[in-house]
Amino acid sequence: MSYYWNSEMETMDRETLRRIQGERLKATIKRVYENVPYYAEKMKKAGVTPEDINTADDISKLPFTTKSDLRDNYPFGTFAVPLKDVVRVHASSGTTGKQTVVGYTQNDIEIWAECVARCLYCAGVGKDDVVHVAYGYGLFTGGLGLHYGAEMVGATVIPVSGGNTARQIQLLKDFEATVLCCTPSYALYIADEMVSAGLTKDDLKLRIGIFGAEPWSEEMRKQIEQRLGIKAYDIYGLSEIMGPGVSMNCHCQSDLHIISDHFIAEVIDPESGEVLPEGTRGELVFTCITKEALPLIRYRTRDLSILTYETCACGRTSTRMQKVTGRSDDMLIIRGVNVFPSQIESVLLKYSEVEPHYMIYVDRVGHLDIMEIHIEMNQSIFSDRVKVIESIERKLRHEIESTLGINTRIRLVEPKSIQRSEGKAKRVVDKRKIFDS
Ligand code: DLL
Repeated sequence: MSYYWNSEMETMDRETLRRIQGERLKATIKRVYENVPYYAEKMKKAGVTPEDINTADDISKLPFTTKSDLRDNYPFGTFAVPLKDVVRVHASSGTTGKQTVVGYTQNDIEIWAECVARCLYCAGVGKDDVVHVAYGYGLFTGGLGLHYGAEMVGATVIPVSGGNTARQIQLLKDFEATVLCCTPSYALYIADEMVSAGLTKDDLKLRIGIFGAEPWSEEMRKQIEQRLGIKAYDIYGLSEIMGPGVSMNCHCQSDLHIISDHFIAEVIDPESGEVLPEGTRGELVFTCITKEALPLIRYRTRDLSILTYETCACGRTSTRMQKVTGRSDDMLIIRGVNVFPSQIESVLLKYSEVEPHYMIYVDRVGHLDIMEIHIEMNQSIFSDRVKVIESIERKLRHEIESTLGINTRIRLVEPKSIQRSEGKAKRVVDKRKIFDS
């Protein structure tokens, strides 16, 4: 098996890569300027025209795009092609009730599959592998993203999707899966459940794990590797840019290789927006330079990382990013699902029985994330019977769960019992402590 999926692009000298990035950026900017009124307006306001963009370095002249820009143009207002040319739509959490919608042309889908194929190859997954995909299938990009990449490398794909862990373990064993794709916390949960089912790692044929969609530490990597008897690799991505496959660990298992002929990466100071030099920690910003349906320009991910440019020991010349260790906003990732406190707030505002004062407690119990939300009730129901309060809790739980897409515990608490803050409200107590710092 050859070591690179696309050796020309993966090992190209940086000067040529930078030139290709510049050419692709120039073409993309011309296209979005002509086809997306939102971008044309934004560029005019910033005083930039497509003629100003000739090389990759010119990227710094362009304005940033944020999640709220996508929300303001919901659902399809930032698409650069007519809907008839869009062959698939995915979505991820928005900051309020509305989802962030992303679209792909047929060509985008093929490039996405190639990016994931490159990532899988990078970790040593090939034609002889049986790939068990336990990321969710549906609007989430994890399941279908890994699926098509694994098919492209010629592996046998088992599209299990999430949930029903007992069945997952049974299928891992019976179908003799060699590669497991899921969130790292779910991999540890599978290891726990295997113990309960009386199975050991020797009962499975697993050899590789492709884990992402949430932050995880080196400590977790060691635990997963030891408990499942595999090599665990980090895969990163976000729906807005494509989905999984924006970057990936190689066998060196240190930094992640960004697919740099499709995405230009920058790191900025999250406060000032100033571009930071190589080796400095800041917020990742990505520009899509080959996407047709949704080529986001300088998209602020809110993920914190560090970029470096030296060639890796594996021979790849692409830009490298360190493992993502945090966010510059208040987004939480709970069992792989992105949750914004503002989504909860938007539900509370609809209910006269409660106040928009709440606290979110997150913990990891037995490798499963648990979220409990304490919400202040209004004086008007405080003295009501327990049954009335319980029924409001149920109504709220139902609506919050359907907004967030995950299970929660809801507790109504006494009026004025949640501490008010003088500055920025503290809404989240996250006890998971994924990273030591
Ligand atoms: O989580 C895409 C994905 C699926 C990546 C499967 C990897 C595997 P979204 O739902 O849009 O897309 O969430 C994107 O998840 O901005 C990060 O905050 C976080 N994230 C994704 N991968 C990693 C990772 C998918 N490897 C958001 N490490 C991103 C840390 C990650 N955080």
